[in-house]
Order: sequence, then C-alpha cells, then structure tokens
Amino acid sequence: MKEKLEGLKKEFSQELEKIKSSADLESLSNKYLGRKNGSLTLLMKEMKELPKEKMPLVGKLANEIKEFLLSQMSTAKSKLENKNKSDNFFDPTLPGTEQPVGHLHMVSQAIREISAIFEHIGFQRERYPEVEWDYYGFEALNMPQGHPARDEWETFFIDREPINKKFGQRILTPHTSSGQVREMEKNILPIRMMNISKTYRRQIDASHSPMFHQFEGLVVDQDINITHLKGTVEYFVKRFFGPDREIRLRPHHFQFTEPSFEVDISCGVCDGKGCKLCKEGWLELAGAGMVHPNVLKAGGIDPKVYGGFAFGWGVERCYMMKSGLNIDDIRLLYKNDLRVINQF
Ligand code: FA5
Repeated sequence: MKEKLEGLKKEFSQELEKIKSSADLESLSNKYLGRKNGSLTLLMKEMKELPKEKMPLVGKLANEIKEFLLSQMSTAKSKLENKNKSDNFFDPTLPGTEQPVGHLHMVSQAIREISAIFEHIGFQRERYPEVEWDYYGFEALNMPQGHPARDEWETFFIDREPINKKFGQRILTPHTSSGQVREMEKNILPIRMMNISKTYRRQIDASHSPMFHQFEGLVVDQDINITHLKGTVEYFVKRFFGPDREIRLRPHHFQFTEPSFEVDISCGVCDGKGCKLCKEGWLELAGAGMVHPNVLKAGGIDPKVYGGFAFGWGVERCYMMKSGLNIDDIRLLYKNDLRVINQF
C-alpha cells in the first residue's frame, strides 16, 4: 500500500507538470481525488481492508499525500490565474492606436481664414440664395435684360424664360454681388457685409471652375471714399498673403460700381519682378469699386446721403496664390485626390 501511495504521488507530480489550463487542472483533480473513482479515493477505500496495526501509519501517509495533492493543485491554480492576468495585462501608459482622421478641405480652410480676417474689422457674414433671381444677379446691379455686360458672367439658367414679372428667371448665382441689393433691402444701415459662398459659371480650365467660391465685401455708410476701399483691400492682402505683398487698383469697368477697379497683387512667385505665371509681376484676383448710385437706389438707399464700396474675390484663386503652395490648376482642388488633399 505504501508503494502504491508513493507511486501515485510521483505519477500525480509528473501529470501536474503538463497542466496548461484550469480545465486540465480540474480533470486532474477528478482523476486523483474524485469522490467515486479518484485514484487516491479508491486507495483510501482499499485501506479499510488492511490489518489494524498498519492502519495508523498508512492512514497518516495517505492523508499527507492528500494534503500534498491539494496544496500542489492550489499552487498550480494561482499560477494559472496569474498567467491569465498577465496575458490580458492592460498598460494605460502605452501610446494608443492612431485612428485615421480627416481634415478640412483647403477651400474650407481658406474660407475660415478669410472670415476671421474680415470679422476682425467689423464685417458680418451673411448668406443669400444660391439659386437666385436674375433681378438680384443682374438687373438690380444696373445690368438690365439684354445688356451685353451680362455675357461676362456665363450664367447657368434654371428657367428658360422669365417666370416672374419683376424678378425674371432663376439662375445659379454667378457672383456674390447678387447679395448686395438683398442686403440693402433689409433696411439696416450702415452695412458691413461679408458674403462668402458658392458661385457658378459655364467655364472650365486651369484657372476657371464651373463651381467656385467668391467672397464679397459691401460697405454702405456716409462719407465713404476710395481710400476706405484701398485700405480694406490692403489690410486683407497683408493678412492673408503676408506683409511683403503689394496691391494695385487698376481701372476697370463693372456696371454696378463707379469708378471700378481690378485688384492686382504682386506675384508671390517672382516677388513682382515678372515671371512665366504673372508676366509683369502682378496677378489679378478681384473686382472692386464704389457702389453705383443706381444700385443704392435699387436697394432703397438715397445715393445723395449714402455711399459705399464693394469688392469680390475668388476664394480658390486667392488660396492658390498663397506663397509657397504651388497649385497651378484650380481643378486639383476639386478632384478629391487624397494624395493632393492630404498635403494641405
Ligand atoms: C465679379 O464677379 C464681380 N462681381 C466682382 C465685383 C464685386 C466687382 C464687387 C465690383 C464690386 P469677376 O467676374 O472679375 O468679377 O470675378 C471676380 C473674381 O472671381 C475673379 O477675379 C476670380 O478670382 C474669380 N473667378 C471668376 N470666375 C471664376 C471661375 N470660373 N473659377 C474660379 N474663379 C473665378
């Protein structure tokens, strides 16, 4: 019996070494200590057949072996539990997995920047319809039906014929100037309006997109003169393009401003010396001028008391002209090519 017990202990120890999981441990426990058929349980039952004088010694040994089995299995159980814990160990100090995050499109970035620049000097952002009446896009801006100046705006028409006696047909607004008379009609003076929105024209090439954005400033107040216009435009250029860029107001013609100008900025590529892009050192970016009396009248404002200035710029063109960007085709902004977009 003694040998059997010693043999069982040895066999148990060898099997315990091979244990890999709590399930293994449980079946080992059943195998040796199971109530009905556990090897040690059976041996202990056998012991009852032994002569009385041998009982105390063998019984003691059997109990010691049982204690040994139990303590070995308890140690093995804690080891297994600790191993599981270290397998699932979570270290909160490790850097997290980086999630892919998008960013604002370049045009949205430019719009935010332009907005902030003008907000700083008291301009307020306003919104007007993108599908607009011919009246606000042209007629109220001193360009009656059939006026040749309209051709320059290469407009998308929603209606083939006028559908309203006063307002004419609906168009996709070809310039942000369509907000001018709408703003004046609100009858709140003075005006310091900033309109940044989508505009549409039937044009497409490296510097023209059928959908593009313009930002338009309109100021209407008393005692307004050209120096206010020049100062405002210059302030914008220095803030957006950098302190070294210069502006030039070149006489031009718009039906809705008098006098009218085109705004040129010194070329950022050649520093105004003249290069392939700009030819003579200047780049045209905007139209501007003093609000025409007929436009003020259309907006219900007395031109003898009030005057104003307005300017309209292309957002994409401005963005492309920012120093160091080197974007030479406007269509790149709208191709949704992530290799391009992710660079900005
Ligand atoms: C106008 O649209 C006038 N409404 C500007 C204005 C406002 C004049 C207020 C006076 C007073 P023009 O057609 O030149 O003007 O357009 C202004 C700017 O919009 C251009 O200088 C250019 O930067 C941008 N632009 C015009 N057409 C496109 C186009 N198809 N794609 C991208 N940008 C364009």
